[in-house]
Amino acid sequence: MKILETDLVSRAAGDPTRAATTEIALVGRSNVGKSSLINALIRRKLARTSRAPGKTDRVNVYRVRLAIAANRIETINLIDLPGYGYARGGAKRAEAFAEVTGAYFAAQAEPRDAERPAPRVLHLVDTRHPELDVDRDAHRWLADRGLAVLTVGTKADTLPRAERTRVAHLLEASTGGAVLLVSAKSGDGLKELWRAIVSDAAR
Ligand SMILES: Nc1nc2c(ncn2[C@@H]2O[C@H](COP(=O)(O)OP(=O)(O)O)[C@@H](O)[C@H]2O)c(=O)[nH]1
Ligand SMILES: [Mg+2]
Repeated sequence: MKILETDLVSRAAGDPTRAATTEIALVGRSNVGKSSLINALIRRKLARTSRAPGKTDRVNVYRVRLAIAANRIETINLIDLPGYGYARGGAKRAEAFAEVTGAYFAAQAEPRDAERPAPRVLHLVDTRHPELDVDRDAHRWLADRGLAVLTVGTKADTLPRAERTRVAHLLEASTGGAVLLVSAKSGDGLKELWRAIVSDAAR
């Protein structure tokens, strides 16, 4: 697999785009490492790793053109949704999360056609804090909408090996779903994450 091209576009959260492109929505607490993970995946510094809250009614779309095999080129959209659970500016940011994220998934749930794959979700959870109520709530919110969620434990480089295994099992138990641990810093797990994203695109 080779990344041919990446670019960043902005889209109104509620825009029910008709493109026949696989969308991978990234959801997670503020500071969970979402921007860092996007940059590590696309191997470019396109996502800003700052704490400044973005525009409230739009989502950033990272369009990635991939050569999956010699004769197979695909575009995948990585959707950067607002972070939740920010300590400061609480209520306002919680509202932005619910509004933008709600608008995004509502628009994506519009009448589907065969050309338009259902969005997939990467739910990012900080491996150093795997048992936060806000993350459980977010997982339930996503699961209640029938979305296919892959839980991605971030910053795995901060944990010793044995601890990583323990955290992975913890997350598997609490989500009842698939879990992958990654590090944007060391690159651990990125190949496996790309594999998961691309195999989804192939459905
Ligand atoms: N050790 C470590 N720190 C990370 C990693 N990814 C992000 N961080 C740090 O976590 C903080 C928040 O990262 P950022 O990507 O901006 O998070 P976002 O708010 O979810 O977009 C920054 O200080 C990053 O340097 C990682 O894989 N390992
Ligand atoms: Mg960010």
